[in-house]
Amino acid sequence: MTGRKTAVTTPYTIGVPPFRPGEKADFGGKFKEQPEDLPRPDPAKSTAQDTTAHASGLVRVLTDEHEAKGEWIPEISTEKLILGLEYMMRLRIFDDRMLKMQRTGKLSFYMRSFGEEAVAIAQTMALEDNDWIFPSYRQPGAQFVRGRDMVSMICHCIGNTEDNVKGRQMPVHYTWKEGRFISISSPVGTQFSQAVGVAMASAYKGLDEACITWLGDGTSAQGDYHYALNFASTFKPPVILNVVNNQWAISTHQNLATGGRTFAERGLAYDIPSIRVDGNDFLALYSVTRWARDRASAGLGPTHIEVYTYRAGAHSSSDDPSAYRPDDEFKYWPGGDPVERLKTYLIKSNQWDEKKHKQLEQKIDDEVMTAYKEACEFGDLASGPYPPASTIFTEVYETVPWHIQEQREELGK
Ligand SMILES: Cc1ncc(C[n+]2csc(CCOP(=O)(O)OP(=O)(O)O)c2C)c(N)n1
Ligand SMILES: [Mg+2]
Repeated sequence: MTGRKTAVTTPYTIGVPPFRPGEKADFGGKFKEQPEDLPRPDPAKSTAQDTTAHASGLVRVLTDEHEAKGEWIPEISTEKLILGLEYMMRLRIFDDRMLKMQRTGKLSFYMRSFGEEAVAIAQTMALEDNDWIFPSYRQPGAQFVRGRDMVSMICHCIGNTEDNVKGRQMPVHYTWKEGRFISISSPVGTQFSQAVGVAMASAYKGLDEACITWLGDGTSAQGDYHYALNFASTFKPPVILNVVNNQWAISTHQNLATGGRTFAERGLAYDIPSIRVDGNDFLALYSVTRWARDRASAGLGPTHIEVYTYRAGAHSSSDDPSAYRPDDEFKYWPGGDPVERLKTYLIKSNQWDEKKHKQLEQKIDDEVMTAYKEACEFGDLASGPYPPASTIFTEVYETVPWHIQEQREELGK
């Protein structure tokens, strides 16, 4: 995809988007990589060298015919797969409702996970409950897996009296201590080194706890990404470092961020086992993440994963992708739709059916609507009530610095 045109006239080839508005997107139909291409190395012994082919290839489990094939088929029960499907459906329906709220002035801002629902959900399901989650704004779905109540999530997005972070964060920048879901950072990428640090602390304490973290293709240009990989490479803590390559960083295409090699291959230079996985294939994602978790338990330390997916929606409620890519580009993505793919696999293998699917969809729709109405009872964006202004000064510093104290007195709170 690189080199078709250059952004600037230089002796070098600089990556630009493959398709622009008005052009027909054509990714060549299907992925050329197939589920049986890559072996599954023993997680208790694997080294970076064992993953050379995995870093440039693509781990898949689901075939184009929606069957599961190859060494990466995970050990996962039907019940767990159906639960995964339910979480993905809930996230999509929840996101749509929240975006409607934003469009009708009931939220100031919103970001969907549309097209990437499998990422946080399959990967969190592959972990242990005591593992720590260091997300970006594109992984709120992990909270469903950990059991967070939707009312509480909506109250946060509104910033009303039940917002657990009392209006201190932008909508979608969730924090949820009970679920070990660490506060989302607006300056992108900071979570990577934090995850490595906490994983180092767990290792020093001798706890079998791992950390998982994600950042985007664009964010991998931040120094934080390299600091984290450097420390992970040196101290070998139990951490799973994911680069979610969803093709876009707002309007900047990933071609401009890679320099030609895959994102996964960068991990090999740090001597960290690195795998590129189809991010819309629930089974492959679950399997690769479980493999990484097993490495962590075996004391082998970090794993670096490139999650290869597509951001089907706008970057955020403030973005209009029709200005920089064909409107229907996502329909041609070879990875398809993660929800449809898991659903079709389950139906084809007689674990699920259309009738159950419709009933589940209706049930979730009703749950989201009920949660939305309940959340609004604690205050709406236009008229409140909101958390009291005095909360600006509480719960941040154990000992309040003099200048904050002065500001508080000035405000009379
Ligand atoms: C340090 C920093 N620089 C710039 C921004 C503005 N910004 C927010 S999201 C974003 C794009 C990130 O793209 P990517 O990492 O690919 O993640 P995606 O949105 O695709 O999930 C940018 C530039 C920011 N929040 N923080
Ligand atoms: Mg991106």
